Amino acid sequence: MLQIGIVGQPGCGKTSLFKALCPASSAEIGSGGKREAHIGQARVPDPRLDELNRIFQRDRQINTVVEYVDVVGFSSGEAAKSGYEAQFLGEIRTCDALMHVLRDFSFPGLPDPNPTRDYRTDFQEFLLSDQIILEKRRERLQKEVQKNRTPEGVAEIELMERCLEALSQEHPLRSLEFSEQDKLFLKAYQPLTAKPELVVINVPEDDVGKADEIVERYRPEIENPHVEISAACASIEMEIAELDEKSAREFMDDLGIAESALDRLISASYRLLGLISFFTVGAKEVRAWAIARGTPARHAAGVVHSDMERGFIRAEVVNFSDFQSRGSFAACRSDGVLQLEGKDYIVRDGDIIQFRFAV
Ligand SMILES: Nc1nc2c(ncn2[C@@H]2O[C@H](COP(=O)(O)OP(=O)(O)OP(=O)(O)O)[C@@H](O)[C@H]2O)c(=O)[nH]1
Ligand SMILES: [Mg+2]
Repeated sequence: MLQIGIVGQPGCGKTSLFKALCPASSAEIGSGGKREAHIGQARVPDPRLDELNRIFQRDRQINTVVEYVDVVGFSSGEAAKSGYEAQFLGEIRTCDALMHVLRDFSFPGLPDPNPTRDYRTDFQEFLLSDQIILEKRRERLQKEVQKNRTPEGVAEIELMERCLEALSQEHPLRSLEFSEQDKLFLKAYQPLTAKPELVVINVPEDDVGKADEIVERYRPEIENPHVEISAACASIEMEIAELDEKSAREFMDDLGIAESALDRLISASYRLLGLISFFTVGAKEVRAWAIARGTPARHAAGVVHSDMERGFIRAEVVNFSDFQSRGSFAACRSDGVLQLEGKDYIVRDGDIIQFRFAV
C-alpha cells in the first residue's frame, strides 16, 4: 500500500496530526523523540460512495484508505550529531509522498514559530540528503562504466548528473521531467525531493478559523510550484476526531468553524499519491477501490480479486456521473451509458464496474 510520511521539525505537531488522521492507532503525542515509527490508516471520504450506499442499501460501505507514517523528529542540532536524522530520513525515504508539517504556534522550549524558516531548513536537509545519495551512486557508476561501458550505465550517469545539477541549484527533483527509464533508475534511491509533497501549516488554536488566510500569507514565501499548501490546527483536529458526530458538531460550532480540515487533508493526500477510485456494488457491500491513474481494466480487476484478473472476460462500466441521474443499472443500460469494455480500457475516476470473469 502507498504511504505518506509525516515530516517536520521536532514538536511541529506530527504525532498530533497523525492521531487526528488515524484515530484508531495508538501513537502518543509529545513523545519528544521516541524512536519507533507509527503506521495508521485514514478513511478517504467520498460523497459518491455515500450516495451509492443510499441507493443500494447494502450492509456495508467500504471506503478506500490512505496510510500515514509518523516518524521521530529531526533537527540539524543535537539530534543530527547522534545520527538520529539519518534514521529519520531513511524512514521517510521509503514513503511514496510527504506531508510536511510546519509549526505556526508558540510552544515552551521551542524557537518562535516561523513556518518559512522551517520550510527552508527542512528543504535544505532534503536537498543535501538527496545529493549525498546520488553522488555516491554516480561515483560507483563511474567506476563500473570504466570497467564495462554499457549504454544503461552511461544513461544512468547522465541522469545522476542532471539530477545533481538541479539539486546544486536548489531545485527539487520533482521539478524535472523524467522518462519512464529514468523513473525506474530513480526509484532505487527514493530521493526525497522527487516525492510529491503536501505542506500543512499547523496553526494555533486561536487562528483555526483563519486557515485559508494563513495559507495565502505563506504561499508566496514557500516558493515552490511543486508543492500543495494547506493549513490545520492539529490539536483541535485531534479533539474533533475523538468525539462522536454530534459532540464534534457542537465543538466546531463553539469554535466557529464550518468543517474539520481532516477530510480536505486526506483527499489531498489521496490525490498526492496519484490515486483515483472505482466502485463495485456487491451483494453485501458497496466499495471503493484505489488504483493509480492510467490503470487498465484488467489490472483494476486484480485489485478486487486475483481470479478476476486471471479470468478477465470484460468489464461492465458506467461512470458515477452518468449513473447518478438515472439511479439504476437498468436505466443506464437502456440509455446506452453502461458500456462493455475490454481488458485495455483505462479506468476513470468514479467508474462503477462489474467484472465478468471465468476461472
Ligand atoms: N497550541 C498548539 N499546540 C500543539 C498543536 N499541535 C501540537 N501541539 C502541541 O505540541 C506538542 C508537540 O506535539 P507533537 O504532536 O508531539 O509533535 P511532534 O512533531 O510529533 O513532535 P516530535 O515527535 O517530538 O518531533 C504537544 O504538546 C502538542 O500538544 C497545535 O496545533 N497548537
Ligand atoms: Mg511525534
